[in-house]
Amino acid sequence: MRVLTLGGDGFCGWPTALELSERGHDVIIVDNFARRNADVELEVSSLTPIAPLGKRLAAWRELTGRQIGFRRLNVAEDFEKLVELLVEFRPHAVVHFAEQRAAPYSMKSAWHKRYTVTNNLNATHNLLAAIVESGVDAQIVHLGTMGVYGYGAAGVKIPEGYLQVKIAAQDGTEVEQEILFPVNPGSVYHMTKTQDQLLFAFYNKNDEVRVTDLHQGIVWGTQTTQTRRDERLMNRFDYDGDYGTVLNRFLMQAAIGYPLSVHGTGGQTRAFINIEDTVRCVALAIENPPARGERVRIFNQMTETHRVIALAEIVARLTGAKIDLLENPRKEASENDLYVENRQLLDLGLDPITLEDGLLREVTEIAEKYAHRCERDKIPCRSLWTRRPPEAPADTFLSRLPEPAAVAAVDLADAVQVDLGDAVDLDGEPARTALTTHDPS
Ligand code: USQ
Repeated sequence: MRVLTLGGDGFCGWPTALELSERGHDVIIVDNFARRNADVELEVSSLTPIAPLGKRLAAWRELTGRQIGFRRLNVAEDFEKLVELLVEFRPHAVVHFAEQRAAPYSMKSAWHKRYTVTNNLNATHNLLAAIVESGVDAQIVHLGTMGVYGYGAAGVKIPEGYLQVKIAAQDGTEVEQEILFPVNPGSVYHMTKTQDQLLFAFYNKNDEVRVTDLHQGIVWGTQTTQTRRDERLMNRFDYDGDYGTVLNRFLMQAAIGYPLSVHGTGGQTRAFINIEDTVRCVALAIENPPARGERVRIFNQMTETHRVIALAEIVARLTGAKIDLLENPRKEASENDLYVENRQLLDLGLDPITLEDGLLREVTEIAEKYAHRCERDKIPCRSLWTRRPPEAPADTFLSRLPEPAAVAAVDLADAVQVDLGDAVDLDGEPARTALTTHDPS
């Protein structure tokens, strides 16, 4: 099959592109390097040293004789180029990873909220409109999230996307309907994925676009069979407060002797999946496409659920790390149960890698090996979901000025706005500009 992989340079996209190429599919990666640019903005880099994309692709060709193509374009903006590419390549499938994927990043400031919404919704809508415009009957496989459901369903096992409901009709009878499971996003990022669902439902109904939406849990692990083959193919590993996900963060923290950063009591239960299973699930979805006219297919792409505190305890037991219970920077339930239906991918042949199987390997192969690359000051989660109440003054830019006398000496007429680009974030405020004093010399 010909497969276009949007966002194919990212954490899930890169190993997926390799898995698909290995399976004999003809792959083109589309990327605008938004993920690498976010690292520049946040002044952080992957714990693992990752090669530039050109080097990655050359290494893959050298090692396997297989060619993966690349087009640099912004799916959220370059609509015409996307249509041209679809017409030229005529893919059987488009894997859509081209979205801003970090919840804390999406909550950092108004700028980050707006960027996440603009980027994610336009990317998804452009892809759908481009498929219709091009006339190419490509199925879409989209990386959604378990977070569309929220994480507490009052003891109900969360079904794969749809819910049967009975509604009282006007004439007193009961009408049965199937609806999308009610959404309950916990961040602006998660909200964009709930909106994606509506875009898919509409284009599926109106234009019969074939879509599989993978509602994925939190990914842990780094390497896959393919990325392990050569240092130049290595996958990224994020540990920072914005892009690092919980279990990978704990592994890295343990490796450098940093207390495991549990938010609140750690009673939050979440769904998890290993990166190797992620790429297999995407391949299974591509190789088992929905029929034309079939409603959007939704798979819950997760293999196990755990409480955050239980994960911390496992990592502590394996490594001797200490656990730190921190004030939660997010607005989320302090405790929840989570039961999830995931039969469809298991029925297609997924044989899950469990935490028990793979965790120790991850500690030694990645976290310990690259611990020296970690910058400790990038570990804390500084993105706050809500503003602090007035009685608890925020740690703002002004509160960090050296001392009151120095503040008084600042003549605001002499203050100039300097563009800090994206590099500095002042406690969740837009990080674009900051006041500085004019130096008369
Ligand atoms: N948490 C900690 N300590 C940390 C980091 C996180 O206790 O150092 C807690 C959070 O408060 C939260 C839970 O761990 O309760 C999960 O946080 P996370 O950062 O690992 O995951 P999340 O923000 O939910 O997002 C990640 C991916 C996202 C994906 C989602 C799947 O970044 O792309 O969609 O997992 S899910 O969580 O199932 O919605």
